[in-house]
Amino acid sequence: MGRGAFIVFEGLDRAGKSTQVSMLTDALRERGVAVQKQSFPDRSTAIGKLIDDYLTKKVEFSPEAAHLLFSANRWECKDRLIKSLEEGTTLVVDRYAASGAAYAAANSGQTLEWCSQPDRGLPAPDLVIFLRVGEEEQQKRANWGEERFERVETQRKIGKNFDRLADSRTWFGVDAQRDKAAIHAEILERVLKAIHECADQSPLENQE
Ligand code: FDM
Ligand code: MG
Repeated sequence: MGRGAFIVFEGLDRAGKSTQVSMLTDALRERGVAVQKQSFPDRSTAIGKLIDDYLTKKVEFSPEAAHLLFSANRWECKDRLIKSLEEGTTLVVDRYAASGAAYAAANSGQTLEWCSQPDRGLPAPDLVIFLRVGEEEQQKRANWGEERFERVETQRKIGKNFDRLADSRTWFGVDAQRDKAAIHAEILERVLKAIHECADQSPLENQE
């Protein structure tokens, strides 16, 4: 049996990533696909707890230090992620390195290049599903504005950074302002294709 596919969801806050990650994971499981869900930041680890305190504004870090914690949180999960993929399990991941670079560049003023550096060498996603949502819609959604970075100006900068990071080979943009079921159906079709391609051949690549 071939390896699992590494599927990542990206997008601004309140784009509906968590909902779509759950819907996709359930649908794959129903089809008999071995699948695991993962979120970054993974707030359950020791580093993740620091990140949670930072996001809920209980502690302050310089933007660069915060970014290195987010990246460290991915590095501490690296071996487990690779093992799962090699065992044939597909991973559905809510945010990954692109969020790291896009948010850090907006927050710190460092270049995207600088902000991408700490994640170089981590496994790279086979497919990045990018959920697009407009400003007005974003602000209408539940709990908007509570956590750090949930401000219009910041989100605008982050959105531009995502556009610069998107590569046509692995990114799949989705209009996330439609009905949940329609969004899900479009994503599921694309993901099933990616799972087939990964099982057949392509070796896991590293983050550049
Ligand atoms: N975030 C997330 C970052 O700033 N860097 C990262 O590397 C990652 C993975 O953390 F504002 C930000 C993005 C968001 C916040 O993520 C928490 P969720 O998915 O909105 O809970
Ligand atoms: Mg959020």
